[in-house]
Amino acid sequence: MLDRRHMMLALGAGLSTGLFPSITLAQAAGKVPVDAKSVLIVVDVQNCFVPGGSLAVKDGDQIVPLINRIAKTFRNVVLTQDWHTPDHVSFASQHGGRKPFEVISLPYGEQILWPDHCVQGTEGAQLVKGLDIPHAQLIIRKGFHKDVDSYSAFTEADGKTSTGLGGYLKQRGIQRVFVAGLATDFCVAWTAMDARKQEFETFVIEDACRGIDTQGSLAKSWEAMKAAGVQRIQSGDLAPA
Ligand code: VGL
Ligand code: ZN
Repeated sequence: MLDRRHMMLALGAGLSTGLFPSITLAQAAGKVPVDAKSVLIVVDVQNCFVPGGSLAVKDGDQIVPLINRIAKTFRNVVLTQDWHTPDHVSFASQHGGRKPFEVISLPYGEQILWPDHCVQGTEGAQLVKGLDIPHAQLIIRKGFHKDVDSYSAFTEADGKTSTGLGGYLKQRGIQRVFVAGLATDFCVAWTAMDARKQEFETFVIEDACRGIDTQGSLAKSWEAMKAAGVQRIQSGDLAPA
């Protein structure tokens, strides 16, 4: 929707002739406006997911300076932390004879088994040191129920247990969700798709994410995100309002 401020900008730029009655200046330039109703969700930028960590995502550390820069243009930022019990059901170590990246069937569906990672209170679960977003307003922890995984920051893998994030964002008047972080094909993708389910306008900032890519998961996740109406953008597409 065209708000008053954008209307004035558009008028000022001479876009008011009726040719472009309903686009903002940023959109006219192919940009995505970041406004007061936008939130940046920075997913799982934790020691376990960067090189040297137990579930390291290739080049996962390289997105940190970019995320720091992008975050400065958002007045609303939420961080997430994967936060598992030591005996979490998603750990291969809990299933005798199983190896990481094998798939098993659990009551809530298929579960990829992972190396032990992001155990509550450990160094590996800490946010990466270089992450510098002092104005972040909320850190949401997920995956803390021993028997249920949670890639999504909104809803656990049982498809029904809420983390509360959707209600929090709605009560704060947020309408647009931008997602960055680790990993593109798991926690970023599931968070973005759940944001769509809750009717947020949703963007994944591709160059501010890195993927795990096991068994074709990266390509599959982009397909699923597209089908869900998630918009795939680059950091250069963002325009602070
Ligand atoms: C993640 C696998 C297991 C993620 C978390 O942050 O994408 N992936 N736990
Ligand atoms: Zn996890």
